[in-house]
Amino acid sequence: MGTMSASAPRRVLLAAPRGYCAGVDRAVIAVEQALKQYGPPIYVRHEIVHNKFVVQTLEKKGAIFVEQTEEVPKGEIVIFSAHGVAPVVHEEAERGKLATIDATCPLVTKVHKEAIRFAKDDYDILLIGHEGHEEVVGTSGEAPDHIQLVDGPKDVADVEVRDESKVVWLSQTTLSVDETMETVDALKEKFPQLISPPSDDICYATQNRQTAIKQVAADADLVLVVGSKNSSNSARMVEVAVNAGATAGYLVDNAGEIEESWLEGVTTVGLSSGASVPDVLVQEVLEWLEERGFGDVEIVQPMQESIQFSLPKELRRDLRAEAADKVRDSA
Ligand code: 0JX
Ligand code: SF4
Repeated sequence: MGTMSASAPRRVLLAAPRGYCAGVDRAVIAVEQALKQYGPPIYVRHEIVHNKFVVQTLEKKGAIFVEQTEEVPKGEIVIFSAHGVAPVVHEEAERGKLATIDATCPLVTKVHKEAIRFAKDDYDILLIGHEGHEEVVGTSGEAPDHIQLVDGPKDVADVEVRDESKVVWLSQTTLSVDETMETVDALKEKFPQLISPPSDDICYATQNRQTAIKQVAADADLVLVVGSKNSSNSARMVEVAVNAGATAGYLVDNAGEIEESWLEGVTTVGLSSGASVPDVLVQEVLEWLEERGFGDVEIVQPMQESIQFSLPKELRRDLRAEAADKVRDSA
């Protein structure tokens, strides 16, 4: 046995697609572009994306991250994060005479629009998502009187609606596809007339990253997903991997967080990263693994991705002048 395990081939199955999605790429470039066009400071409401490294890198370039709109000084520029904001946040920015750049992912905006439309038709909207997550706070804020949150199958028993013939479910964009289907099945059992969103709310990037890591996980003893702890889509990838047969799975911000003991008895490591993660962090994990005998890297790529979004429209305007005008008008 000793000689066998010593000579057992060690390999890495590297999942693709992984890392940056189109919405993250757009949001991060928006902050960089604003810093270049207007100069620091540029305020960002909430982490632009849920990744420590991205936030720290932008801070060094002059971005200032705040949680409340009121923390931004009058007349300054504020960027809204990829996760989206409730309409009240736009009102807060207006009151504070701020110039805004909205980096909400277009696929999150799509869900906001669905919520507005169904609320207008007086539906009860069951929003599947994680309590307190920035995105569901934003989406719920579009129609607080019509939306109730369903945080997984465990919540279904308590759901009550006004009219069972007018109920629709919507969801956060970054959930586990499988768990969401469980929740939907349970909701349908309770409300047979429940209707589904006009198109998938769980976005293409979330779905593709889960499909790829599932394929990897089936053959992996250990799955590592690079991502920050507060990143919903990254955390779901670990869950999906473990459910798909990986013996163990961990979410790490970077190579420094990997523990040597996780490699004991492991011959195949599966590796991927969340939608908010720069690939340099994955490359560092690959180097860390190579130093420990895992230099053989095989790419597992069930599909290609090519989607791209254009930058927020506000970046094509003169925001400093606009903000100055607002402050002057209010004086
Ligand atoms: O926590 P999330 O997965 O929603 O956000 P993160 O990690 O910033 O991912 C990119 C932004 C996703 C918005 O849908
Ligand atoms: Fe947009 Fe999906 Fe990326 Fe979120 S994970 S920013 S919804 S593409």
